[in-house]
Amino acid sequence: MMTKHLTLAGLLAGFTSLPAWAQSIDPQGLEIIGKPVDGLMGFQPGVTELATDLQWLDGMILVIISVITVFVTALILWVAFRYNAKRNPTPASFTHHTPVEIAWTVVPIVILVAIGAWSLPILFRQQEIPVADVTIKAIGNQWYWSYEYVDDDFGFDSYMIGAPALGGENMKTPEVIAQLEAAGYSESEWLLATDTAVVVPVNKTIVMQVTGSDVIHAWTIPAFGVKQDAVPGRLAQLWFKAEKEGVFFGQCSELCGQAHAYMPITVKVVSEAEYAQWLSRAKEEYAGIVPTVTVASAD
Ligand SMILES: [Cu+2]
Repeated sequence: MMTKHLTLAGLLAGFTSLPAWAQSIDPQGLEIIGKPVDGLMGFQPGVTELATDLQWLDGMILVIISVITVFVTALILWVAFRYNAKRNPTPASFTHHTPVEIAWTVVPIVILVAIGAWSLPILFRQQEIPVADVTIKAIGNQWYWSYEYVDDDFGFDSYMIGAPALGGENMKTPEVIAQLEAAGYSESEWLLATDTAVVVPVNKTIVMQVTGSDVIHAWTIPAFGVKQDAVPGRLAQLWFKAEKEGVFFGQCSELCGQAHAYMPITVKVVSEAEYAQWLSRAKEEYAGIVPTVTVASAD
């Protein structure tokens, strides 16, 4: 029932071009921060503690593995040079060397324990879900995302601008470019921008409940340092606290069928005042669209 309503809302949105109100938080006024950039390498700018932590961890481990790789390569080169048959015609015949064996057992243990000591707290910080300021449910569908603002009893669908459900053909046609521009995006946000976006307040703890309605999808925003599989029948959680206002993009990250590449994720992080404004309009616009929440009342 809910899915039907949500899908209908999405289709209606398609027929009536783009829902103008949904773009009331003008992305032109919001900096687009979280997206891939041509020619750049590495992570997108991290705007949550989780993202900066895991990017730091990645850099730290990169240093360790670089040192080990250089050391092992140098060792191999040295042995090949110094102990080849020409330079060392009578090889040593011993087979055991206790101090060396202790060293190559203990040193890797120390390295692994050190890596674990740094990485496990970061992993736990992601997995220990704090008390939410805003709880949102993200549902992966073939091939779009649905969102329910569970504290406020409304929800909506989120389609890629130019997706077939919106009358597009997954092609960057002039019509699609016009739709992108009407929604405040530019041509380069094609494949990333959605008709409706997840809107969240800055510096607040957002808990995202992630699930799937048909097959496994995955919800992610790289700049937040979060990624979670959306498994049908299971409700997983992730959390983030974005420290910067802006527009952030992610994409479904679990191969989920034919149009997997065309179900992006757009999150707008806005000021608390703008969020309150958006929330009251959204409640009005989407009132009654999520019957699952009201069904739960048991008296
Ligand atoms: Cu997918």
